[in-house]
Amino acid sequence: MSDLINSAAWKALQSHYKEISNVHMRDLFAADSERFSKFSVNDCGCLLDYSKNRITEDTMVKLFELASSVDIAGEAKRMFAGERINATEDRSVLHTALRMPKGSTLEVDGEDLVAQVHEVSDHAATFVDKVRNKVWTGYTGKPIDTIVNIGIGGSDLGPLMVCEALKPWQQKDLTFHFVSNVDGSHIAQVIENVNMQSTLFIIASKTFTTLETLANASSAREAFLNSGAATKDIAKHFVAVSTNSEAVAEFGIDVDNMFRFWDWVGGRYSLWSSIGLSIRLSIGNENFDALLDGAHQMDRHFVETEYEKNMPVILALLGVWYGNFFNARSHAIEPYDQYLHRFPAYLQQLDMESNGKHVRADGTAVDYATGPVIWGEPGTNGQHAFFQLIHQGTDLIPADFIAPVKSQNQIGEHHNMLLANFLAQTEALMKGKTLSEVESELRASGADAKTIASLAPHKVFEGNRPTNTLMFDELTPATLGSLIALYEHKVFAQGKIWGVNSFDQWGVELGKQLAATLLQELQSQKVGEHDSSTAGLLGYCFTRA
Ligand code: G6Q
Repeated sequence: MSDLINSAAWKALQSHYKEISNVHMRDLFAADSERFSKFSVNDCGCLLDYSKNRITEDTMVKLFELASSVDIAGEAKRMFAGERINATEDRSVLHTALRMPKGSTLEVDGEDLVAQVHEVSDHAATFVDKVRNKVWTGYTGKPIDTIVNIGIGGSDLGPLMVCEALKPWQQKDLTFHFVSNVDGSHIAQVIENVNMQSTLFIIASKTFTTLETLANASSAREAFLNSGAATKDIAKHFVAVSTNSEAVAEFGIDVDNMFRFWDWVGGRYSLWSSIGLSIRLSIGNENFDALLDGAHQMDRHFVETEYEKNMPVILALLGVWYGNFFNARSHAIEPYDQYLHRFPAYLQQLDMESNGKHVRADGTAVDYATGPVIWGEPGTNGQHAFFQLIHQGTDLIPADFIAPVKSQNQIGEHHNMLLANFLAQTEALMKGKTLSEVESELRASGADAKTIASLAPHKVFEGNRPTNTLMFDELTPATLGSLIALYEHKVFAQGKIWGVNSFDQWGVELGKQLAATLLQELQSQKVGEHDSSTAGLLGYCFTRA
């Protein structure tokens, strides 16, 4: 049995779970009018209300003991100081250094990383100003009006999500496209619709070896040259964001037009680095700095605040409470803000790639559940689709509800309607509706006894379904920065509780290896050594091609 399962803190939670598993939140609220003030935190421009959870003060004490027992605070300090906590890749994990203000210092192995960060971000900022101010022009002298970011995974999801979230801040005369999928249809749709003379391609790849990105970049370069441009014109239309200058040069991009970063920035934690070049181009340098500052405020909150008021730690502990004690296997993310429509997809990678692990950092197998399935869609759309299952399905699905108090688009009563739904959902999930409430409602509507008996069971809501509510005044660059960093640190804290390395991703390698062999077989039309399913499917491709 693992140390975690054997720990006093874990055992205390196990026995506490038995006491609380049948307690209804409706009763907890009825018994304590101070629940909201007891179980909410307000910092970094965000309000976290976690009172609609299946917890008492005693539960939280026990959860905070768990946090202390695995020393989340100490582990966070080690990460922030640049210790090589990503042991399987022998790397530090320092996305937090990317948000440290100019003038501060962080010395790691004798080098001041903050100075390096700001040197690179000044390089990016100068380039961004030139493009946005129409000083940087294409090879025929036309200003750039279209930006195409080519990248995948961490080099796509973060920049795309942030550009979408901050659309109101986007420079109006620039159009943005994000190409990630190796499916040729993705790049084809973009190539068809852009004017090459005024398009800038950003090839975003930390390693500059990623199959999908290199294939899309090559096709973009080919289309550019086929449009009448010469090889020397590539320098005005292709820039790279990478740690691999040799591969960038080999691809044909001038290394003066390469924005570098470092191996201590993990892919899914890289939007704050040069990988965020498309974000800078969209919202401008000042707003990008505000995004960084929002994240930095959350970094400080995470390392400086006691567990009892620490938002990432609280979210992490509640996730463990449901995942490991209530056996909840998924966690929904419900942003009630259309601009955050890619936020659940972004968090899927952040959380599932970080904590979807079956061994601990020391290589031993876990004997408890680790990261849950993360999913979600913006409200209110989700209400008309899958919320049925969250309200009345057989699984317990904890959910985070996220909304701004003010909309970026005050049109009529839209935002009040949005907020009314937002608030109604968490209230309904918490309270539910009892059989007797349903029966009296039906009676009041004039239903007869037979109808009441047959309909009532379908209309009962158990309730007692947990939610966290996150609110902020407005979705601004700063609040978005804080929100993203909040989830980054939540994922870190959970990883520490489970003892996994949240910063590697070996689980994506096997498929890549097999794909390399299968690509050769598809090209040569020869079936190699495979199971009968894979061989049969290859054969099907050959006969239908
Ligand atoms: C993220 C992963 C992964 C990575 C992509 C793209 O943490 O490492 O999603 O970002 O595979 O990698 P490149 O940026 O090297 O092309």
